[in-house]
Amino acid sequence: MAQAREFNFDGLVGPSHNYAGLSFGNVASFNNVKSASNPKQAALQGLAKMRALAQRGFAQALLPPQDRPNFRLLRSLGFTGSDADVLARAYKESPVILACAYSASPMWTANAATVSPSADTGDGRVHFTPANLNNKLHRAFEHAQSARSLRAIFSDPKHFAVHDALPGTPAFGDEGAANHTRLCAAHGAQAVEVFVYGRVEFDAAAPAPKRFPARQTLEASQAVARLHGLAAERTVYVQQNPDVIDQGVFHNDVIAVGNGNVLFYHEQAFADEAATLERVRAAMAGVGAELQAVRVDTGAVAVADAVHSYLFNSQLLSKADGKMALVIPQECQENPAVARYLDGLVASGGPVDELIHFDLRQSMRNGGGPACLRLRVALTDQEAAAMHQGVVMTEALYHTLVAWVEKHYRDHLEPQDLADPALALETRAALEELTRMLGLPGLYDL
Ligand code: SUG
Repeated sequence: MAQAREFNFDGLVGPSHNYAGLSFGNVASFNNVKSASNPKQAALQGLAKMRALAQRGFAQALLPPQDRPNFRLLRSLGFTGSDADVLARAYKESPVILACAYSASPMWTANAATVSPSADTGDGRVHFTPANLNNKLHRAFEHAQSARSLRAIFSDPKHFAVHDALPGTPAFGDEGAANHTRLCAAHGAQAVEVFVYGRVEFDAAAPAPKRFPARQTLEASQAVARLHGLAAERTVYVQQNPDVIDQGVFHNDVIAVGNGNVLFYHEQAFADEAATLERVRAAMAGVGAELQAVRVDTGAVAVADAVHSYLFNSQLLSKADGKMALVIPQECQENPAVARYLDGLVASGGPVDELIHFDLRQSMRNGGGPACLRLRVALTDQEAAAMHQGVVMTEALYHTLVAWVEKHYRDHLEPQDLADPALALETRAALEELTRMLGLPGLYDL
């Protein structure tokens, strides 16, 4: 078995971070619509998390922000003239479309792609499929830059394959790694890849939520598994419980997280809990791994508390001593039921013996916790050496990026500021400088 380390690629928050209430079914996004944001603080909070985890010895890297606003989108929808004209017309005629073009959402890189490490794939390369995110206009155009960024970082075809996103149609709704996890004995070992879907396009009888949309389809998950060359016996498809989608669990990573052989999940997460565990256990036996299920009962933590605290949107990280740390947002400690549960979890003698908490309030207000902010990529040493090194988090890069944020980012943004042509110019200048700092000159199609 090859040794591998799991890199977490956190999304670097962009200069126009804002709250536009664009995500129907995401409770936080809806509740904070049109409140003022603080892009500078948002970026610094994200960087502080990356730095702290890198300092602890976890492999940490970043994915750059996307260019905003997306003038190509605005022009394709009939807003014409100079850039300033386009912004003014869009703001006047359809501020919501302008907000979509300015969406903050690429920062949640758990939705950037689905990743299968080389141990799992048919051709022994690391495979990436950028998520089409086609359920929401403001996210449906992210995949073009996601593919471009991933191809710039993972450019060596000997080790990496970056596919195009699936067709952008409801049958193939794909939200990436937020609905996917690997369960295995060690990061470098063959794993069982678990895909969680919310609905089935071609089976009208399959259960589906009634209130909020199911963003991921079974058909999309199966297509990603095919593209990555995953073995059928090591791939498990699980239906998410439609009732929890209707309670605000818009991605599976809001109610479950896996790492190594541990699955940390809420009892209501899956449509059929017993069958899910049985299938996962059987598949894991085939790769010589034993499932350790950490189940959270409704009596201990209600679904509403899980959604508000983002208990499950945590990062479960393997430590050198074999134990795991749970990286949580500070909202978990402010929720009495969740805080009580976590005290018990750490004291239980189970796999998790440490809590690491962060203030990620700026991200949380849009429904993005620690796990949303990162894309996991398990890499062998050889693969890690073959990727672009400029995005790996170091003390030096941290300080460079903090100075860059301090120089370019505003600390207050209101919805009407999106119409300000100066914001677009500031963003452009910031991103041009960033490409030089990261050593990725062709990163954007500017
Ligand atoms: O897709 N929020 C994102 C949050 C994504 C969280 N990611 C994971 N769970 N992995 C979403 O709903 C809100 C943008 C706004 O309203 O301005 C937003 O897109």
